[in-house]
Amino acid sequence: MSEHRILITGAAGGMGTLMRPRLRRPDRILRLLDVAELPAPTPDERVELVTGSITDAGAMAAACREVDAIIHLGGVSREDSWERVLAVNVEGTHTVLEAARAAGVSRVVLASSNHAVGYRAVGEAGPEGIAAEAPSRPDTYYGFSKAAIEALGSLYHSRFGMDVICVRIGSCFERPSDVRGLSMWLSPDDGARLFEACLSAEHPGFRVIWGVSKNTRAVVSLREAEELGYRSLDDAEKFANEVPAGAAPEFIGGAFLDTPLGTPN
Ligand code: 15L
Repeated sequence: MSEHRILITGAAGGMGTLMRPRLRRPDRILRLLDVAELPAPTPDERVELVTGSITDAGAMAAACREVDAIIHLGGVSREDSWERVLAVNVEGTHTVLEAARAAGVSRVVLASSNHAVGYRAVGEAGPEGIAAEAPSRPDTYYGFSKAAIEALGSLYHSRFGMDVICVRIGSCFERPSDVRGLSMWLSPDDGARLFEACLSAEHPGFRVIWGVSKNTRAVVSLREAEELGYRSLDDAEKFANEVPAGAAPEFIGGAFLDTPLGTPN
């Protein structure tokens, strides 16, 4: 059985924490990187814990050694100052891609976000939903940074032949918390299924895909993710009676559109 090492950046964050137990495999070592402290390994886990920042080129070079693929989740995960969004998300992703290239890591999965297209109207969705490669329409500096890293991933694919898959993640939490979540939810189990598809697809090249579950109220297309091998088994609709009543938002980005630009929230 050949062994693979996957580097996960931002492993102590919300999504990283949800993915850690779900991406466990007997033939896999998870190298978990974060600036924040990571929970100690359980006896049955094959993990390597690395304290380091995605903005530190030396730390990233070391973290990429003997790695087969990277799932890059690190960065600020909501609106923040222009300087911080640029430094952590844009420059940090550049540092990750550059370290991956230098170390010969041929596949990088980038956590993009629905906020890269947050100003797209829900109503513009055709029968298939809003396409995964719909041009960016960011709703915040944060959303801009996600659109920027998609473009950076495209550049690294074109220049260096790396496989780069950008996942426009909807809302990945244990359960949806509001009406918007009924359409944008990515169940944690589906999140793991999606990353597995990203890791195992043969020669994906550069792709942008949506990261949501097969929700009854979906407004985005799953076709591109399914072409990569993703099969969702979850639907937020089972929580429909548990979320507070309310109107579905007019735009993909929901409340992010009301966030003052550059204000940490
Ligand atoms: C995101 O991009 C954020 O990282 C996450 O915290 C949620 O706010 C999510 O989008 C969402 O839109 O629900």
